[in-house]
Amino acid sequence: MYKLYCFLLFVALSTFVAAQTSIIPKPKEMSFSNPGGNFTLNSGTAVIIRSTQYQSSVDYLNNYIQKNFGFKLKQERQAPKGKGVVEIRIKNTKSDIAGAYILDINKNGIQISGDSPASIFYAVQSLIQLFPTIKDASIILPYLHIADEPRFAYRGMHLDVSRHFFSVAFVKNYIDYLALHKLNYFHWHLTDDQGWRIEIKKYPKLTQIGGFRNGTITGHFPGNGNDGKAYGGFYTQEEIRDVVAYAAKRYITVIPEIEMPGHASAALAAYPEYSCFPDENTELPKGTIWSGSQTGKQVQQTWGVFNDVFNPSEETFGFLQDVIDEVIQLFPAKYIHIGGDESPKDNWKRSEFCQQLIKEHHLKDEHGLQSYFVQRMEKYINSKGRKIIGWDEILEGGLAPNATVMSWRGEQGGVEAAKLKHNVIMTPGEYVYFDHSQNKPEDSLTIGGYTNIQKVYAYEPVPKGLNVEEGRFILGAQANLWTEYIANEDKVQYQIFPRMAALSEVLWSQKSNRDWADFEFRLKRQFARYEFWGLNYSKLPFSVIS
Ligand code: TNX
Repeated sequence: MYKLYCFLLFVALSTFVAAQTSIIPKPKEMSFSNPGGNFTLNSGTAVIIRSTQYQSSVDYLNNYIQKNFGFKLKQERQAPKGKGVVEIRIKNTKSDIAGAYILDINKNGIQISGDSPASIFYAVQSLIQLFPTIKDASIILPYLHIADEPRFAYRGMHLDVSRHFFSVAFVKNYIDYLALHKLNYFHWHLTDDQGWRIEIKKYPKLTQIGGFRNGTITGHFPGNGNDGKAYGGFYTQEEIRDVVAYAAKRYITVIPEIEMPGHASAALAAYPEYSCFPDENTELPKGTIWSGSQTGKQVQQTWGVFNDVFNPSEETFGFLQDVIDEVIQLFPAKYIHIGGDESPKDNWKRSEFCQQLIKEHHLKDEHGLQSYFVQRMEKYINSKGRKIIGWDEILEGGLAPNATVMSWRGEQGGVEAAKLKHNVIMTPGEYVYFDHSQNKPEDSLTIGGYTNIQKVYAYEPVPKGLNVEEGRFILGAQANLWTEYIANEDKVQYQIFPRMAALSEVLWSQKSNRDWADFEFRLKRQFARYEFWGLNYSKLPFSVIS
């Protein structure tokens, strides 16, 4: 009887500990040398740091504890005698990719060490996943040892704020979601046909005119802005600086995207002189009509790909370089994303000037002209000490010498670029487009197809067609959130959770640690966290499986 009791207690305890230690993304190694032993974190616990470098991680931890459990750790420089402490220090570890950390919980308290301040932040993220998901509950932590490190250097999420606009407060929340999943790049899609969202002081009309769409067309999708009311918004430079600083405290780099030469309708509505045909009205998608009389160029109100793109003139390059100058001042990232996707060549074909340019520069065709366009911008951006990223269309007509390619139309673009010894960020639509539906039947209007969480989880960023050396050019991957059909914050959360949990494991965890059944078990705990954090998420995966 006693044996049975002990056995049941052991099973109950291990299940409890297994659930409590269900960390996502899964750490490289985790062990329990003293099962049953635990350490209680409370207001008497001091946190010891010997460098201000980790202050933002300590602040993050303290804010989390304060918000959810109502107390704060006292910060000290020396360990007080006889009491458990949280001790944080930098230790050299041998990992190729920055972010490795060690987290120990034992009778002395919690010891965190890592190879960089970012490592400490990741250790804090793992630690808070061990906390209860009940407000004001005691924080009782099992003794354990975690040795962890990321698999990929680039772990990204993208957000399109052009098709629908999201407030600074929400963008910060979004950055927090990345932080909770140990992601480290936020790709901010700031310009597109339906709205220019970044203040550029030299060209105020970009946001005054390009930042808003007016509701005057009928007969198409019910996107915001075609209900007769203006729709839009933009971020001031001050707000952008604030967001970038907020992200930096979470070890997240913000990469801005300024679209060119296509997806430029909003910019051209503000400054038609940079179009090949400044006097032509904005073209409307098939099946739409203006309810009033159309004059000039308009910010697009519906979704799609439009022919009115930037004219590759000296004036346009001057304008875009001015824009880039201001962008560089706001974003310290080494990368500036210059788009390059879905730029129809129709207007360049019709334009005498473009045809002349093709001859003058001995270009093969309009694709050659796009390559010329991108290479000129790259040269300029490189001269400022930054690098460009472009969507995989920048491969067409010849890749710019130092460009990093984002492979979105499948993996082929990435494979091709890696073989050419260019860095690659994988973002293939069929695996990591979170604007796709994750349920069948779809629970709301989505675009692009069906990409459930199992598919995301099964994604392998290094394609089979590459050898080891070529594989090193794959910096990592990113999920994209295009917002044509995502008009509010609730739906953003719904579309990204829990697929973001699967993405984090694809990008952070060791390949040998990837196991769907194990992930599914841990995901239940992640759902409890999502509930605790007040996030909207799709609950379907379990019903899909069972
Ligand atoms: C293609 S992905 C686009 C976006 C759309 C998206 C919809 C890419 C580089 N371009 O402009 O929003 O499809 O899924």
